[in-house]
Amino acid sequence: MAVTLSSEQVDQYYKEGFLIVRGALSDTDFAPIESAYNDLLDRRIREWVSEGKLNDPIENEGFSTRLARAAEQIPVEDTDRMKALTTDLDLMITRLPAVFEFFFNPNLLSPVAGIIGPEITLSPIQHIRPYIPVRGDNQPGQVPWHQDQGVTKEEADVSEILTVWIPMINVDPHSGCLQILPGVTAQGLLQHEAEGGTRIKPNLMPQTEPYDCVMSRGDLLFMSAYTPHRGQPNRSDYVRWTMDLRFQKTGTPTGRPTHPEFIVQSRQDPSSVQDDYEEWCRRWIEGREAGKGVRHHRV
Ligand SMILES: O=C(O)CCC(=O)C(=O)O
Ligand SMILES: [Fe+2]
Repeated sequence: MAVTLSSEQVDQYYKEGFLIVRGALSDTDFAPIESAYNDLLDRRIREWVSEGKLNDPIENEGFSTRLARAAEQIPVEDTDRMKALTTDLDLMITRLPAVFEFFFNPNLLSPVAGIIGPEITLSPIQHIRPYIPVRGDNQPGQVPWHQDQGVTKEEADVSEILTVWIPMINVDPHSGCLQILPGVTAQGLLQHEAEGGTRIKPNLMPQTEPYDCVMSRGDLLFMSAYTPHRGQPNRSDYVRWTMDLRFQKTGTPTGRPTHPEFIVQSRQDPSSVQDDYEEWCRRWIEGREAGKGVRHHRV
């Protein structure tokens, strides 16, 4: 049964700028994505072994560990190879049918409708990010303190954008759970800087105690676009696989004009739903081409 939000949950979301929706998804919801990524990793790892870039195909490892065991075979100082292991794994590059289908999953959209209403567009700011276990000080791909409104263009300032952060494994401070600042959305958009990968200017960071979003697989983190948050290093021995999506009322600007948005639900015009997988692929290929050299963030 899909979760619907209570009025207390909606109130908490607006008051604190975040809400953890417990147990919205089950293993069944993740299984097709996991299986598709397993196949893709299997192909890639075998290729790397045949090219001599890895020694061992570590066939007995599953979704949460195989990429971690692969990374361990690469010397820490070989940053190019380490980067190559994960760079092409984001969802707009892998374009897996299972991921596209997930966007329409009622177990996801039912709680989203509790904030956005029934006319729902999926923003093109959508990612799957594997944080491989950190070695040394540098967590590749680690995201610094920012507000998601800061990674859109100004035209999105009329929109209410809901970020849904979805851990595909259990997360806690040890495995790099998301850290947020609760209750500061009324301050609006803080000034960001490009250094360090679009972050809030350190001297403007609100002096609020950060909250560690400890979550189980199946929970959803709902965040306002004005809630400061960051990723933390993954000090566990498994891969911190997460997906993050953004939803907004259909017709409002996403602030990513060159990348494709999709109507994923409509009560007033069900035929407007854009559930054509081939179109998603085609518009991402075109959008990535059109977006080359374009600065997608406002700073
Ligand atoms: O997963 C992370 O560490 C960062 C994610 C993020 O910034 C987001 O989902 O908006
Ligand atoms: Fe973010």
